[in-house]
Amino acid sequence: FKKFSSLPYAHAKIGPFAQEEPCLRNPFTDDPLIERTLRRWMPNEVYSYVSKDLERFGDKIVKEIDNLGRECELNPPKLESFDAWGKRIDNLVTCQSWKRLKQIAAEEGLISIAFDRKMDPTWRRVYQMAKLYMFSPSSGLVSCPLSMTDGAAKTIKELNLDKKFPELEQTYQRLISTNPQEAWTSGQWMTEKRGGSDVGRGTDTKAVHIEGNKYKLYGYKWFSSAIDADIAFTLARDCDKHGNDIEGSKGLSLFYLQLRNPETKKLNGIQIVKLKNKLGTRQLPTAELLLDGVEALKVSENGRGVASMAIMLNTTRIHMGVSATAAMRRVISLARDYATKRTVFGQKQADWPLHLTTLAKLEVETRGCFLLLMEAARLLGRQESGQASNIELLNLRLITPILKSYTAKQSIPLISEGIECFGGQGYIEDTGLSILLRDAQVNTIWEGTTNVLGLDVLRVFNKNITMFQALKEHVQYILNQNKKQFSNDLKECEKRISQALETLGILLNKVENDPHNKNMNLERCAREISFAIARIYIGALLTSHAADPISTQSDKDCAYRFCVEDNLYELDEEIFLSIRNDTDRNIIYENFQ
Ligand code: UCC
Ligand code: FAD
Repeated sequence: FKKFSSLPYAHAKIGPFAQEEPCLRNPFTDDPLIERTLRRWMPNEVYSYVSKDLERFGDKIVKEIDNLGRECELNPPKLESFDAWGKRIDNLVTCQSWKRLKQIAAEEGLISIAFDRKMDPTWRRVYQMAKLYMFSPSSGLVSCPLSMTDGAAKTIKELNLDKKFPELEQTYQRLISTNPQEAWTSGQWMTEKRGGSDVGRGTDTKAVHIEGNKYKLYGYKWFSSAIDADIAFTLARDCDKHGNDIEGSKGLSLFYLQLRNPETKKLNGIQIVKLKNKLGTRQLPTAELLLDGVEALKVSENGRGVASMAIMLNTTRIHMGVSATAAMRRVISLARDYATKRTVFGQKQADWPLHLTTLAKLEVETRGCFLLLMEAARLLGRQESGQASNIELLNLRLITPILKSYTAKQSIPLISEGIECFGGQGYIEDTGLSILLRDAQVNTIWEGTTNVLGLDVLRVFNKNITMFQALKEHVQYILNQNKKQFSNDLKECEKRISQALETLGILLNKVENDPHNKNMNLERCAREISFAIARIYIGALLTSHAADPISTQSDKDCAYRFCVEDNLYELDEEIFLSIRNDTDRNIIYENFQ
C-alpha cells in the first residue's frame, strides 16, 4: 500500500498540478490606453475627478461586479406564463444578480453621468462611455437595457417630450436617476416578423386612435430585449383620415408606453408570448410580445417614427461600440495575464515569439477600436454641448454606424483568437471565457446588420453633399493636433492616410459621375467603404495619439503597424463594377435547383 500511495494518481488523487488561472485586473489601471487618452483630452480638474472615480470603479468590478455578471449567465431569465391554476400571469423571473447589477448601474451613474449638468457637457460622454467600457464585459448584459435607457432619455430631451407631455418629464427623471428605488429602464421595439432591417415594410402593428395623443396598439413584436423594462419606445402604423393604412415608413409614428399599469402593476395590454432561446446573450430576457390594446402616447409627428427613433438607434449604436471593443479588451487582458502563467514546451507562453506576435496583432486592433469609440463619444458630447461645428455634426453622424459595424465585425475573429490563447480551456464553459465569443456574434446583427449599416453610411453621403469634404477636414483636424511632433514613421502613417482618403475620393467621384450606375455600383461596396473610413479615422487617431508627448513607444509602434504594415483599405475599382452583380449571382447559385 505504501508503495502505491506515493504515486500521484493513486487512491483518488488527481495529480499535483493545477494550472494557475487568468486573473481579472482593475480594468482602468490594466488598460494601456484609457488613462492616457483621458489625460490627453480632458482639462486637469476633470481628468483628476474622472480618473479617481474610474480607478475606484475598476476595483469594484474586480471585487464584486464581475461575479454578479457571471451569476447572470448561470441563472438566465425564465418566463412563468401561467400560475398553478391556469391563470395567465406572464411572470418574468430574473436572478438577484441581474437586479443588483441594475441597482449598481444606477448608483454608479452609468446613465446619469451623460446628463449631469454639473460637468462640462463635452466630457460627460467620454467619461460615461469609458466607465461603461470598463463595466460592459462584467455587466451580465445589463449594458443592453442601459444602452436603450440612455437612448430613451436622449430621445425625450432632443424631441422636447418632457415639455410636451408632463408624464415624460417624470419618466426622464427616472431614466437618469441614481436612486435604484426610483430608476427606470427602457426597451426599444422595432422588429416584427416581416423584418427588423426594413421596418418600413415590416411593421404591421396598428395604432388605433383613442383621443388626443392617446392610442391603443395592436401587433406582434418579434424581438424585444430587456423585457423587464419600465417603459418602451416603439413604432406603429397610423391610418390616414379615411382610416386606411399608410404604407412604408411614412406610415410609422413613434409611440411611448409604460409596460405596466403604475397602480395595479399589471401588464399594459401586453402578453409575453415566449422568451427567445438564443445562441448567446442568454443573460438577457428577449421576448416575443403580443400587443393587444397597449395604451400608448404618440410622441412624434405623423409619419416621423423612423426619423425620431433614429435618435435612440444612434445612441445604442455607440453603446454597441462600447460592448464590442470592451469584449476585445477583456479577452486580451486575460490572455496576456495567462501568457505569464502558462508554460508550453518548457517556457511561458509570453516568451514564445509566435504567441507574442499573435497577441500584439489583437492589441493593435483593439487600441484602434478604443480610440474610434472615444472619438465617437467626444463628438456626441460636443453635439450635446451645443458647441459642435457643422463638420463635427456630420462626422458624428458618419462615425456612428461605422463604429458599430466595424467594431462588431472585428470583435468576432479577434475574440475567437483570444479564446484560442487559452487552448482547450478557452472552450470550456466553467472558465467563463466562451461567453465572450458567444455574446460577440449578436453585435453584428442587432441595432442594424453590417450591410444595413453600410447602407446607412451611403445614406449619409447621399444626404450631405459636403460629407466627404467634412470627413477629410476632420481627419486633418485629428492629425493636426500633434503634427509638429511627427517622427519619420508617423509621417509615413500620415502619408498612408492621405493616400487612402484620395483613393476613396476618386472612387466616390467616379460612381457619382456614372449616370444610373451603369458601370459602377456603390451599394455593392458599402461594407468596404465603411471599413475603409473606419480605418482612416483609426489610423489618424492612433497617429495623433502616438505623437503626443505623453505617448509611449508602444503607441508609436501600434500606429505604424496599423497604418503602414496593414492595409488601410480594400478599395480596388474592380469590386465596384456593376457587371459583378451577375458574376456574384452565378457564383452563388450555380447548381441551385
Ligand atoms: O436590435 C435592437 C436591439 C436592442 C438591444 C440593444 C442593444 C444594444 C447593446 C449595447 C450593449 C450590449 S433594436 C432594433 C434595431 N433596429 C435597427 O437598427 C433597424 C435597422 N434598419 C435601419 O437602420 C434602416 O436603415 C431603417 C429602418 C432606418 C430604414 O428605414 P427607412 O424608413 O426605409 O429609411 P429612410 O426612408 O431612408 O429614412 C427615414 C428617415 C430619413 O429622414 P428624412 O425623412 O428626414 O430624410 C432618414 O434620414 O429617417 C432618417 N434616418 C436616420 N437619421 C434613418 N436612419 C437614420 C439614422 N441612423 N440617423 C439619423
Ligand atoms: P433581415 O433584415 O432579414 O436581414 C437578414 C440578412 O439580410 C442580413 O444579413 C442583412 O444584412 C441582409 N440585408 C437586409 N437588407 C439588406 C439590403 N438592403 N442589402 C443587403 N443586405 C441586406 N429588435 C428590436 O426591435 N428590439 C429589440 O430589443 C431587439 N433585440 C434583439 C435581441 C437579439 C438577441 C437579437 C438577435 C435581435 C434583436 N432585435 C431586436 C432584432 C434585430 O434588431 C434584428 O434581428 C436585426 O435588425 C435584423 O433584422 P432581421 O432579423 O429582420 O434580419
